[in-house]
Amino acid sequence: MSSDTATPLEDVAVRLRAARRVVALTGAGVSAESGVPTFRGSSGEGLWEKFRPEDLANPDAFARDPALVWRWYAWRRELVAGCRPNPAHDALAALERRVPEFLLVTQNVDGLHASAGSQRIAELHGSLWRTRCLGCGAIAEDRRVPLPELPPRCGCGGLLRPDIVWFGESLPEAELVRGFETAAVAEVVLVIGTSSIVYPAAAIPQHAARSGAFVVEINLEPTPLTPHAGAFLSGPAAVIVPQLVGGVS
Ligand code: BJW
Ligand code: ZN
Repeated sequence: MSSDTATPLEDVAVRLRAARRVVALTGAGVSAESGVPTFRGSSGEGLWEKFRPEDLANPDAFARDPALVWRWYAWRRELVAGCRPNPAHDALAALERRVPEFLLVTQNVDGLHASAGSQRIAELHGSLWRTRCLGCGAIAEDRRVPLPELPPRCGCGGLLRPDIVWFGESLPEAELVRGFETAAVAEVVLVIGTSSIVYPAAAIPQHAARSGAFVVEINLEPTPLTPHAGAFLSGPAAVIVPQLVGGVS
């Protein structure tokens, strides 16, 4: 399959064209070129005011100061509402249409994969566009930007929280199991724009590699996954993913 002159990208494109079972695991880097800030990075791009995501994305922070945590989410909702899918999102939606068994597993809460037309999506960390009531438990889609009050309240009077998985909280069981099981039987697993440090999502490609999947990492820089990956493609997702999916002749 490989030749001495083929680039790693061409090799991977050939494998991808032949594959019938493909999983893509995405992280914040896939949305970076849409203008959505990533969480971690050397130049402080994950910071909002003086807070790190870890300071705000946990149940204790919300219990202490729900209005502060909601101000962060209100800022992000406003920002993401102005963002559009980029060529990486589009290429993954096109890949889904072509591959018989495809699953997009995402850690992103921005909803841009669905906006690009992806349908088979497992959202591991929830959605910016859903709320959950701490009073009656109702989960509802909520796309209001701006929100009328911070913190927002449910019709029952209860406090609403973002329907997002914070540190120390469990991921949705069905989505997580689907992610692990589908990746383990995939021929190719694409891991795009994630720092691969947040668990249990980071364990999905490691488990898949041990089960025989060919793991392809696409990132601007190496991560803890890189030594376990079959190929590492360095560069922006919005450039590399369309090249890969379009195939390289
Ligand atoms: C580009 C690019 C371009 C940029 N093109 N690439 C096992 C071991 C160790 C710890 C744990 C463990 N199990 C559980 C834990 C604890 C914890 C954890 O993992 N901590 C680690 C940080 C150490 N995990 C949890 O608490 C999880 N819950 C859980 O496991 O429950 C059971 C349990 C509880 C307690 C103890 C044990 C078990 C829940 C995790 C929830 C994560 N939630 C967040 C925040 C949501 C808030 C919100 O969005 O509002 O989800 S954290 C944040 O990180 C967000 C992301 O989805 C997630 C992953 O980040 P991602 O997507 O990788 O982004 P970045 O910014 O980190 O990286 C971007 C990458 O893109 C970089 O590599 C760039 O180079 C690259 N890039 N531009 C290509 N253009
Ligand atoms: Zn309620």
